[in-house]
Amino acid sequence: MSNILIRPPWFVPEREATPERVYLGRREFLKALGIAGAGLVGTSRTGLAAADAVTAGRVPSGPSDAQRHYPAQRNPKFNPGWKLTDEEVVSQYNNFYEFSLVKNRVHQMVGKFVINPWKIEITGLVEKPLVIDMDELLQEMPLEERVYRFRCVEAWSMVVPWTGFPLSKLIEKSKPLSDAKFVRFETFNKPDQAPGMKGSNYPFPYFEGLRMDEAMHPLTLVATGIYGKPMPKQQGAPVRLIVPWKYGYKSIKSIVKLEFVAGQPKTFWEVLAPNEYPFESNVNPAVPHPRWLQSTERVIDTGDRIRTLPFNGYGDQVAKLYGKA
Ligand SMILES: Nc1nc2c(c(=O)[nH]1)N[C@H]1C(S)=C(S)[C@@H](COP(=O)(O)O)O[C@H]1N2
Ligand SMILES: [Mo]
Repeated sequence: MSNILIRPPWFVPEREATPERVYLGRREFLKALGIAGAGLVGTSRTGLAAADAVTAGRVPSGPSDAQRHYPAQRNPKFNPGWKLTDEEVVSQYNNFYEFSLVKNRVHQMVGKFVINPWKIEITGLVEKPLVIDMDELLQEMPLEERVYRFRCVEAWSMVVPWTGFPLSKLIEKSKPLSDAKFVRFETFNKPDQAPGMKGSNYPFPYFEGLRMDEAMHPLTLVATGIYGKPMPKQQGAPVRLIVPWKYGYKSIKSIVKLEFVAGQPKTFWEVLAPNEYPFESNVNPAVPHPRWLQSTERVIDTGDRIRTLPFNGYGDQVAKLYGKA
C-alpha cells in the first residue's frame, strides 16, 4: 500500500495501471467496439488482434506487479544525448549462454524461463545475511534510468537506457564486514528452463566478481529494466549487473546470489580462458584480445565502426580506481 504513497509524479496513470501494450491493445479494442456499435461494416484488424493477444496471454509480462515501476525518471547526470541503439536489435542480439550460444536465437529460447517469484541471497562476510524478494527490492530501491555505453569483448557495442539502482545501495543494506574485499555474483541454475545449460560442458551456473571499490562505485548499476520497461528475459530478467567500463561478460545476468569474500573470486570466463578474460577486464583499446584487436567496435544496429575508448569512455570517473587518475 505504501507504494501508492511513494508513487513518483512522472508516472502516467494508464501506463502504471497496465503494461503499455496491454493498454494500447485495450484502447484499440474499445475503438473497434465503438465502430461495431455504430453499425459500421467491418472490424479493426489491429484492435481485434491485440485483444486476442491479451486474452491468449501472449502479451509479455514481467514479475507480478513489476510493470508499474516503469518507466523510471531518467537521471540527467547520465543522459548525455547519445543516439540510442535500436531497441529491437538490442533485444535480439544477446549473449546468454544458458539459453543459446547463438546471439540471435537467445530471445527465442527463453519461453520456459520463470522470473517470478525471484529471490536474491546475500551471504558471506556480512553483518546481515539476507534473502530479498524481487518485488520487495523494486519497492524499496530508488529506480532511475541511465543511458550507458556497453562494450562486449567481442568488439560490438550499444548505447542503451537501463533502469535500476546503484549496487552500493544493496551492499549498504547487507552491511559487509571489514574483511570483505570482493563480491562474488552467481546466476540461476535451472537446466529445465534454460536449454543451453542441459548437458553443457560450461561451468554453470555463471559466476562473476568485482572488487569492493568497483562494486561500490556509483556507476555500477543493478539493472531491472531497459528502454523504460522491465528487463526482457533474454537480457537478464529480472535483475542483472551493469558495469559500463568493463567488458560485457562482467555484467552478469539473472542474479540469484551475492557473496562477500576476502579473496579474489574466480569468474566463469576466467576459468575457461584466463589469458583472454582476466578478472579485471576493463575496456582498453590499447590491449588487444589474444585473437583480435580491441581498438574499434561495431555498433550493433548501424554497423558503424567506431573507436573504442579507454574504460569505455568512463575514465574520468573510474581511472582513479586503478591508479591512473
Ligand atoms: N548469466 C549470464 N550473464 C551474462 C552472459 C551469460 O552468458 N550468462 N553473457 C555476458 C556477455 S558476454 C555479455 S556481452 C552481456 C550481454 O548482454 P545483452 O544480451 O543484454 O547485450 O551479458 C553478459 N552476462
Ligand atoms: Mo560479451
